[in-house]
This record gives sequence, structure tokens and C-alpha cells, in this order.
Amino acid sequence: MKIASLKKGYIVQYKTIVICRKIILGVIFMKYELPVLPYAYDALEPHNDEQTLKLHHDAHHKSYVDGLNNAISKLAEARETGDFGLIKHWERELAFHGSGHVLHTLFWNNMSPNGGGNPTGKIASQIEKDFGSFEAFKKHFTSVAATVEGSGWGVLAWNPHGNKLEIMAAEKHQDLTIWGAVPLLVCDVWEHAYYLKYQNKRPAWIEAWWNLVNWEDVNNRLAK
Ligand code: MN3
Repeated sequence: MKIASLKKGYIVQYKTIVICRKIILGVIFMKYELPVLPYAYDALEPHNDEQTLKLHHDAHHKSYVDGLNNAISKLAEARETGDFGLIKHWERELAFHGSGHVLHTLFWNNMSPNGGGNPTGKIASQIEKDFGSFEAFKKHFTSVAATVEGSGWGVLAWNPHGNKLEIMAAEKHQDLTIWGAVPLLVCDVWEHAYYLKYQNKRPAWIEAWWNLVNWEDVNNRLAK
């Protein structure tokens, strides 16, 4: 009886610690918030109706924000406990919800009740330079957006490597990346990067790679 209640006490104590840690991790890492729409729900009528916009923002976008915060706290928990057993799952969740959050935030701001028409300014001349004309660009973008398989996005992006605009089809929206996140440090884990020396031992390559990281370069990229 005594042992049983002692055991029970320990379990309660353990559960309290777990809950406290979850709350602390939650407070530290729950940092993404659903942005307020830059216009009223009915402001984009008739092109984007009020009911669709409200549901899209309040339910769909919110679920991305909640999912992103949850993934972040689960990843923090994994670092805390050293248990990375579900790392693939939570990284997928991070990419899925993180990309959803970034793209929807962009999407709301990309639209305006006073929008439409032809572009002006720098984007107009850049579109002309990279696509020939606005008409050609519009046809290209429209056909890309129309043919994305399943769910996804048509994306106009600036590619700083070629200093040019690119049109991309994003199937789903994550593919393990978060749009707009700028890579600072990358480790190539394709087999061609390590197979001659490490064969199938990818973890050994990653372990060795840590000895090569140029933190000065990483710092410089972060500062940009
Ligand atoms: Mn959506």
C-alpha cells in the first residue's frame, strides 16, 4: 500500500515535470502568430468571396501556424531529451506548416482591393527583361499555376544566383523546405558526396563534416 502510493507520488511528480517542461518549451518556442489580414474579409469581393477568404485565413492558415509551433516545440523537446526517434516526422511537419505559414502570409499581402492591372516600377522592367513582355509572363505564370499537380502554388521568385526572376510550380508546398528561409549552412548527403570514402556510412561522413564547417562563412551569411 505504502509502496503503491509512493510510486503514485513519483508518477504524479514525473508527470508534473513533463507538463512544466512542455509549458516552458511552449513559452520559449511558440512564437509564430496568425497575421491579421491587411483588409476586411469582404474587401476582395467579388474575385475572392468573403466566406472563402474567412475560412482560408481563420481556419486553414491558422492550422499552419498551430502546426508550425507544435513542430517547433516537439523539436525542442527532442533536443532536450536527446530522443530523435521521430525527427523525420517533425521535420516534415516543420516544412509543411512552415511553408504553409510563409506562403499564406505572402499571399494575403500579394492581394489588394486596389490590385490588378499592369505592374509598374522595377518589377515591370524586370519582368520585361526576363520574360520578354508582361503578356508573355502572364501566360507563362497562368499555365504554370493551372497545371500544378494536386494542391500547390504558382510562384514568381527572385533567384539571386542568376539575378533573375523565375516562375515555379510548387506541388504541395513544402518538399522539406520553408519558402523564404535562406540557407546558411548545408551538408551534402547525396551519396556522391561521401560514397568513395564512407560507402553506406552516411553518419560517419556527417560526423567528419563537422570538422570542416567554416563558421566565419556562416556568420557572414547570417549578417547579410
Ligand atoms: Mn491556402
